[in-house]
Amino acid sequence: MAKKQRSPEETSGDQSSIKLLQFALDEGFDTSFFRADALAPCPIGSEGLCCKVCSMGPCRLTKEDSRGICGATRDTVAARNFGRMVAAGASAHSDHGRDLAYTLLAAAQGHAPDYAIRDPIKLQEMAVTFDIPLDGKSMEELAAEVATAALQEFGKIDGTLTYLKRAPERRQKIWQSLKIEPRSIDREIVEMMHRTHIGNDQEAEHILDHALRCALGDGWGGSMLATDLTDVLFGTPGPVQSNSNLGVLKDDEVNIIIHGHEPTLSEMIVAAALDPELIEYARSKGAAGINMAGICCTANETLMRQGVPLAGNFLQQELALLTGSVEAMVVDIQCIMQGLSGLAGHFHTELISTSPKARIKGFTHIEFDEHNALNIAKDIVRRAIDKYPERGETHIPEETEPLIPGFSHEYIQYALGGLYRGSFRPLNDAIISGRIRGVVANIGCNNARICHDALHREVVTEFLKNDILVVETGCGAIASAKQGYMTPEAAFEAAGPGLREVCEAVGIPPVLHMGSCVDNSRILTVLSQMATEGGLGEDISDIPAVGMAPEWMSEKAISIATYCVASGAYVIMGRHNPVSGCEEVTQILSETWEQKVGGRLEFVDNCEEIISRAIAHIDAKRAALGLDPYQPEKWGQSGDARMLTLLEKPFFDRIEAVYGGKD
Ligand code: MSK
Repeated sequence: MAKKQRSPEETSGDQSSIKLLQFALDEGFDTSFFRADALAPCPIGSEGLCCKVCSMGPCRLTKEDSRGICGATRDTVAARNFGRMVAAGASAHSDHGRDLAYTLLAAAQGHAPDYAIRDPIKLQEMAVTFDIPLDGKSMEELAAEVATAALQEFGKIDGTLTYLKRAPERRQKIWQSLKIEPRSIDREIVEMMHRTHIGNDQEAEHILDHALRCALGDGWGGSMLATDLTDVLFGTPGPVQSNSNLGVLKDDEVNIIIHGHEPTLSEMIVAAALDPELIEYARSKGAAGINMAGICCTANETLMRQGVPLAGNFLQQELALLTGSVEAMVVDIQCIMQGLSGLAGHFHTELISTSPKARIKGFTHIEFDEHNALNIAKDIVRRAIDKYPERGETHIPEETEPLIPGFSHEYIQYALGGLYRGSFRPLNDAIISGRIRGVVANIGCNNARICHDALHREVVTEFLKNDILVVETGCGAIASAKQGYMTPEAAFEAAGPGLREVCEAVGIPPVLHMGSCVDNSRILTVLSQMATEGGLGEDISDIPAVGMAPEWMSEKAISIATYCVASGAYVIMGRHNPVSGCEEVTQILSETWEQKVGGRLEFVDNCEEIISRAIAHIDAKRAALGLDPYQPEKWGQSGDARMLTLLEKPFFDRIEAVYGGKD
């Protein structure tokens, strides 16, 4: 039986999306939200109990004692399904990282003239990690060696991943003792596919041990390399000013949306859009200029470095087209809905796919080649401009929210102490004193089966009130940007008294945008540096911190969750447990993994429960460290409150208040 169709207000927590959903309903346009209402999920597959790894099946293990034709039990099937999700997620992040290494290599060898080494310090840091001597080498020689070393991590023939040594020592020992150190990035993904082939690994816990190893190859391998290589090529992020939500689209300019995950082409499109010749060409077609905006993680990449505005997150990709104002949506890889092509036909929008790995029916394919990047980008921008005269009526919502993103771990360290004494000490001290109760990393997607952005909004609001610093990536970060939580001023309204004091002292927002999905590796780095800074234990598992993805939907989110658990974190995923049909596997992910690696993975359907479990975990970790219990009444009465009162007064009253009355 088809489910009831939700009203726009039940479908999204974001005002601009609600307006466009109403427009879609009025005009009869289909969207992922409506398809989710019409299409019930398969009850057996959604519990992890459908095995389709051979052609004797699919076997649907509907009863407690059901077995597949080969005799596979429910725990084996559920563990296999989970393991394959991890492998798929890890492959997506890692293959993204590999392409960046090839781009750096091509740039270093002079074959990709439009790219440069924008962060030589990061390049040198990578070289040091790989034990590559720096002496006497040109930047290009060093870049070629670093890119080659990075590429070797994908298929290295002996040893383990080089970046594992960036983890706290205690963590490295746990991995060694459990023999889950990834040997190479590709190998662990391939081995997961091999183990889960018919008739191979048939012990759930053993399969899931390998899931930990495979995911570590993502977090401390593919993703961490992707982040570093992107920083080397395009610059390590620092704060920039920008804007978010669909209101960033402009009625009088050519709107080009970049969507997907890789920065390689989108950076070039941003550069092309600034070309005076192309701006003049846009004017010749009646537009006032060229406006760039982003969706999903391509958006986060160009936002963090260039300040390109965020049009929206995953579930807003179709809604952007409904505005009727998008001349071109240019996509690369991952999280691109096929539903876009159905919608684009009703408007003048040209959908352009660019990756050799992702062709989509109904899209114009213009294959990207880093050797000729800027010319390809200029062609794409020109095509978009040519579409402008075809634009019809537009429905751009007015909602926008300003934000300050760009919180790489390097910048957080700098913000906390400048060049003079940049370190994580002030952050650790704020947690030790109780001004900051703990840290939540809120990451991950939107999911059309639940109210868009609503969980992100609710959990973040509660954490801020509870003096919990929130760091974010991916579509979760975009949700908070649209909620107005990513400006320093937001701390005054949304943060508890202790967190507000810290944000005010340092000048940071209470929610820090740390980048795209692969940039969750930045969060691993921050946690490692906090652990090694001292005062909060010796390992990531000691820190009062929780990871979560309340609206997750992608296999990448499962890989991220698994590598965070393997790194010692408690991770809560919202809504749907993909192995809910098997109690034993659900228990392995939580209890058994906690005994082994100190982190645990839970799937929690209820928002209040997500919040209370996270806070309970943070408080338990504080207690285990011997820190004072959380006492918000101790904070917020400091001199900053007096300054605020002063700033509210007119100038001459202020003078009087500070220096006394006129004499
Ligand atoms: S884009 S993986 S919907 S976060 Fe990275 Fe957003 Fe999830 Fe895609």
